[in-house]
Amino acid sequence: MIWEPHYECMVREDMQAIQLDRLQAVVNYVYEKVPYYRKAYDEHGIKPQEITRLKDVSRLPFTEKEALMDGYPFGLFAVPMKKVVRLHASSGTTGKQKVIGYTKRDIRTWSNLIARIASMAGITDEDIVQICFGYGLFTGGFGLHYGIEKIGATIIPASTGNTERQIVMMQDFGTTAMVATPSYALYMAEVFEEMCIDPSSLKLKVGLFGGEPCTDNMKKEIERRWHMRATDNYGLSEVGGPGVAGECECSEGMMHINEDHFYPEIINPETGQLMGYGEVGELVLTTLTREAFPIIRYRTRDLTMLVDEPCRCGRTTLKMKKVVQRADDMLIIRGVNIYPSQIEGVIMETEGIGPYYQLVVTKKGYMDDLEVQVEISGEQFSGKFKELEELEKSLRSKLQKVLSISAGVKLLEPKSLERTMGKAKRIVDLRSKD
Ligand code: DLL
Repeated sequence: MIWEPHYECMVREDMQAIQLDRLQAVVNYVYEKVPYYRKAYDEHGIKPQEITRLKDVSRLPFTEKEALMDGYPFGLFAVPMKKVVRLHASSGTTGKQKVIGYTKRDIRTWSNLIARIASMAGITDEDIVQICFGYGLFTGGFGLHYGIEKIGATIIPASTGNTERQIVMMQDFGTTAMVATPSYALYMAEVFEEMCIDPSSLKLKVGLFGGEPCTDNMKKEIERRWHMRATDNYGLSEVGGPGVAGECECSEGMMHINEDHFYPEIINPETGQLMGYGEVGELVLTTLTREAFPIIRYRTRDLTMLVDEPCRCGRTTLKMKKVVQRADDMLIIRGVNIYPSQIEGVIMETEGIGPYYQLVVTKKGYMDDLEVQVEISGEQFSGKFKELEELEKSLRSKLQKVLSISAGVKLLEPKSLERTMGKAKRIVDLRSKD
């Protein structure tokens, strides 16, 4: 079902007219209400009334995450606190939290956007949906909750934790859809295998996964273990949380962007130059309708590309390719750029290991050293010393081919890496500490 066909199936010219209208309004709004933007635009010598075409957006300066941290906690809010009915926050890896506010209208808009993406994934009022995202400052739990409730599905607000009980609830309550990070879904699969539960005895038909990258191989692994369809959805706290884009039933690895609420651009992450459709670069988002916390040209650091092609589902909105890399996840090892997703690709294609791994980077003298630590999968491996040795050797040579540098390999016993109920932490960079 298409939740808001009027917007989701609009002809391009009409969509662009709405976007321009909203863009002009929001630029005026931030200039008037948020001193940070007034100062930035004055310094750049640009006035809101000079935005007369959509492409003029590129004349505005970018907003970086530092602006949110410098303004901590409420410096970038555009309304007085009396109008703010909810706060969420994202901790990130360094520094202060990024705090986001919502007015009553923002909460209503957000629920609608989630209703759109959940409908895209196939959720209806017949479903029983178990939400296994953390409920709290993280936008995932409450975000998905109110949107799915709007559809009229039955929600089980399970949150994270107590994994065995999660599985019992799935059995007893007849859960038909689950919402989680891909890492937690994999961990849960491991637990129900330990509990000797046959996944096909559950009523699950679809999973809505988001909050972290889910590569094609990981998606296949989830689908294989759970016997259900896995869909992706994308968002980030700074623009309000989940609800930016979601995968429909026919858009394999692509997600429809809610373009009437978020204006997307792709830039070269190094030069900041605009890039075209079909080119991979950094996603930059402008919120077109947020009231409490509008944000203009926010550099997400997520790498993706925009695709403008008709979709069999009937939606006409632009699509973005699934995000598997962040610009700031790139490791530079002995001068070579390496993305964790390249390594994950090799691991997932090698039989007998994964999906759990960790990348440990150290400095030996002046040399960077990368060690790929990966679990042997309990299911398939006999654990004979000779076989392990061969596996290690073949993995090292595959990594050398893909990365063009040599990386160490350490095979770990099954279940030795820490499991997560939220987002997985794959990189341990110890270089500054050496
Ligand atoms: O993770 C919002 C969210 C919650 C989206 C639940 C979808 C579902 P943050 O905690 O601020 O917000 O983290 C945002 O997570 O910049 C991406 O790097 C990553 N991310 C989020 N969704 C995806 C996805 C939420 N589907 C950061 N694929 C973003 C890949 C994702 N990465």
